[in-house]
Parts: sequence; C-alpha cells; structure tokens
Amino acid sequence: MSVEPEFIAARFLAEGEGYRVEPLGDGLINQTWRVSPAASARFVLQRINARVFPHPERIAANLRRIQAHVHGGRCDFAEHWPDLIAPREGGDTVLDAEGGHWRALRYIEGSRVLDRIATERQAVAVGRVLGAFHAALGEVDCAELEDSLPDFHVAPGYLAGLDAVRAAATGLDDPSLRQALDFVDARRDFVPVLERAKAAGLLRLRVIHGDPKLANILFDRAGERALTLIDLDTVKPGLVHYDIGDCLRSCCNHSGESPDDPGATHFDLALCEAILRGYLSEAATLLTAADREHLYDAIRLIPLELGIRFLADHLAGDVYFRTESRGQNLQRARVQFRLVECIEEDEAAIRRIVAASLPSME
Ligand code: GN1
Ligand code: MG
Repeated sequence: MSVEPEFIAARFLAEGEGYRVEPLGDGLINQTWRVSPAASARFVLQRINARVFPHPERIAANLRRIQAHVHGGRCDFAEHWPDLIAPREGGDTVLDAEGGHWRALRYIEGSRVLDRIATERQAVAVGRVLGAFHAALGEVDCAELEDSLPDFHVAPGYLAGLDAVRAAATGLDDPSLRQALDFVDARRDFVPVLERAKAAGLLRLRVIHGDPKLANILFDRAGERALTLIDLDTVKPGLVHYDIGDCLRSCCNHSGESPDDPGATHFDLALCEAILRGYLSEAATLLTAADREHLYDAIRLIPLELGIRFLADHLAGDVYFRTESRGQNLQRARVQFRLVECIEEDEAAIRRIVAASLPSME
C-alpha cells in the first residue's frame, strides 16, 4: 500500500488543522491508525481490506443502521459507541487512488484493550458486554442489515476452501502440516454441526458482532468495566453461537493466537464459567432450549473453524490474514487445534458449566 494515512487523515479534518498519526492495534485484516488533531477530537482511521470486504458500502450502511439504533433507545453502549465520522466532502468513506476505502470512527477516550483476562471480574464483564450487545441489537430486524461478508462463520464453506487449496498445494508431506490436516480430517463430520441445526430451523439468525475477540472489547482505564465492542465490520445476521464460541476461544486462551510456546495453549474453565455467567445475566432470555443445547458444540467448533481458516490461508500463500513471517498461519492453526483438543478433553466439565449456568436445562 503506497497511499499514506497522513494524506487521507486530512480529509476528515478542517482545512489546515494540524494532526499526528500513529498505528493502532494489531488487527489481522484492516489497517488502523489513531489520528490526534490539534484542535478537535481524536479519531480512528482505517483502510478497509478490499480483498476481505469487497462491499465497503454494505458495512457503512450497517454501521449507520446500528448506530441509529444504539443512539435511539436506552442502550448502555451509546456513550462509548465508535460512531462513523464522515469525511469533509461527505459520504461514508474516502476513496484513494488505488481504489482503497478509508473510514474514520470516533476514538473512545479513557478506554483500553486487555492483552489477557487477569481476573474473574474482567471475565464476567466480557460476558456481560457480549450479552448486552446481543440483547440490544436483537431488537434490530435482521432483514434491515446487509450481508457485509457472505458465508462468514459458515464452517463447511471454510472446510471446502481448505480442500480446494489443499488439492492444488505442494509440500504437503511436511510433518506439522500433515498433522494439522489429519487433525481436521478426524473432525470433518462435526464441522457442519451449527449449519445443520440452522438449516433444520433449530437455530435462528440474529444480529451478531462476528468477531468478539478480546482485542475487540474496550475496557475502561482501570480494566474493570467493559464499555463496548469495537470492530463492527462483521455486525450482520448470524448465530449468537458464532459470537459465544469466538469470544470464549479468544478470552479463555491466555497465551493468545501466536504464543512463543504453542504447547502451553490451554482453555481456562474458570474464565469460561465466568464469561458465560456474565453473558447470561444479560441475555439468558434470548436463548431457546435448542440454542443452549448447541453451546458446547459452538465452543468446540469456532476454534476448529479458525484453525481451518489459518491453515487454508497458509496453503494459499498467506493472502487473507496479515502475517509477519512465512509459517505463521500454520503456527496459528496449530494453536487453535491445540485449543480444540483442550476443549474436547474438558467436554464433560464444559457441559456441566453450561448446564449449571442455565438451570432450566437440567
Ligand atoms: C480477523 O480483523 P481482526 O483481526 O479483528 C478475522 C476474525 C478472526 C481474527 C483472528 C473479517 O479479525 O474472523 O477471528 O482475525 N476477521 C475477519 O484474530 O476475517
Ligand atoms: Mg475484525
């Protein structure tokens, strides 16, 4: 990318206003900066990854729709919502000479993200914010939202994608690659579990976040209260199971997605319990009996799905997720698969946690 963020940032500011631009966060898809103007509020500047999101106008339409909902009612998030900021010339995004779309969002002062969850209280806060998000956005009719990323979290689609790149790949006899592929092969029958239940009418679509990993949860400065979820590109109709599974695979894995020692990857049951407790304190009434019966499967499936996505991207030559070195996506896949193993080993305990936090299941 040769377009400079400094050059684009000016388009969101009054003519002649001074400002500073610095990189922000470590998302794997879009590129993100924080802009600090001399005389106005700081904002987040993002270049949308066009390979992943070919329809930025759909994202903007969804952001506007949910922003109106959040500000229109009694929504806890309103105060900390990352509102879309229009460029000086109007519209939603600035188009650069290379066809890239850039947008600005309100920067939430006094907030931070956590590298890892350190206390039970933080875990409960994470669950609560996700539950409150589902409860609040559940009031929006799915039909009013665009599909900003078709087939996102449709696990059988990712498996088919892996099979396609695998058929064309060379070097498949590398032992760690072989092991990762075998890991997936042993779980093929499980991959469609949520999509089958959806097709059978057991699980229904609701407005979801799509990417509620720990890095997308804003806390207050003290790291005690979760203020809101950010990174709203994938807010669209989906299963709440995708979000619950994604949140738990991220938050219950202390060593993160790229640890120095993948062998140390572990699924923290106490955090899982606290997050689900927080979630249900806000969203219990949303969940049907069928929703509840599929929670363990969701917790197992989403890290498996992410591992499949990382593995397919490794075989495709690292075209989707940002990497720092060749082999990183394979490593990331192995970490997710280790997490799946931990979840499988703890199946009985996880099912007990789910049942205990949902007494009506017993
Ligand atoms: C991507 O952009 P970012 O880093 O928030 C990905 C998620 C993955 C996540 C893993 C649109 O999210 O699905 O869970 O990486 N987002 C998209 O870190 O594919
Ligand atoms: Mg994201």
